[in-house]
Amino acid sequence: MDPIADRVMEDIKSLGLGEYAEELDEKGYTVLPPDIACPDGLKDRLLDACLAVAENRNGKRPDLNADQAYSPRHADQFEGALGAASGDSPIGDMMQSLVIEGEVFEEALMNPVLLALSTYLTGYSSVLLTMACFIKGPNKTELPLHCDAMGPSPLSSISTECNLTYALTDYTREKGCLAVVPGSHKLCRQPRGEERLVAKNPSAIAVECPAGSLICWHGNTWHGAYNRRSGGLRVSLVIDFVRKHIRTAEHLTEYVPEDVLLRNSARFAVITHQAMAPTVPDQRKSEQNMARAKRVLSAYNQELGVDLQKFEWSPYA
Ligand SMILES: O=C(O)CCC(=O)C(=O)O
Ligand SMILES: [Fe+2]
Repeated sequence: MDPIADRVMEDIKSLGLGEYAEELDEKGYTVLPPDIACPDGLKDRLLDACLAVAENRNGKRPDLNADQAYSPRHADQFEGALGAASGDSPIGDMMQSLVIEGEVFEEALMNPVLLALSTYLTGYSSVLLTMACFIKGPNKTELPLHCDAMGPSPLSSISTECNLTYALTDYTREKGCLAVVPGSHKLCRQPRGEERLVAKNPSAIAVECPAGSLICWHGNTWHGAYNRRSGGLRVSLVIDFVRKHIRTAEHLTEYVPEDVLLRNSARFAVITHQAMAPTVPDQRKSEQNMARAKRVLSAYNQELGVDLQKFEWSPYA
């Protein structure tokens, strides 16, 4: 008997997500359509916010209809990466730490359907690995297949990481959409050699879906991206959760403003690293961090009505 599993199944059922959870079990990925994933015009508001952050960070608002490679100042680090010719990039620009860039990003993170699926995969105590916007223009190089779960093989069959990606522009093969290998999460290992090549792996398929869809996958699922043959830009917002013992790509503990924490739930505080208290050489700071972590965890337990620490054995805790 696992009361935490019952709890997440209630969340899944009450939101009408049963079939999507089944697909996650079977294929290792699922796609929520825009009407479920992006109510109240969330897609347009997120896309606009991502373009505004790009303008703010790079000095120029990206032109969604531009026909050349997208390569602002911060994207040049990825040029030539992963086998690309110089001047070409399989990644485009990647802008991270977006959760403190405005309320719409908080809304995207705390979207109940997104949280239900992330909880199904990585549990109620999982935290944000990163919230990142990818902006990609036409390119020649595919992003090779890989899984996001980290560590040596065999990987845990229980997901230690999960990826929830809002497609903010249409995803088609021509437009450089995500590629996945259905069922590959069951292999519990990274692809090797030619298995990694999207174009050469006969099991890889294109995840085609309209803008506003939310694509969700298990940390072990092999995925990559097709190169973008058509013009214009592809914009996506990637939200990655990891289990709380895994090192995150972003460090948010001291960086989430108080007013942002005040307007959000205890779960938001947990997700954004407020319950993490790594010991630091400054003893006073360590004590402050520990006190904050205790406070946040206790508020979260109260909010959930469950003492999560009593159920650490559950894959859903
Ligand atoms: O560019 C893509 O579609 C894939 C990005 C990716 O590998 C990820 O979000 O983990
Ligand atoms: Fe990935």
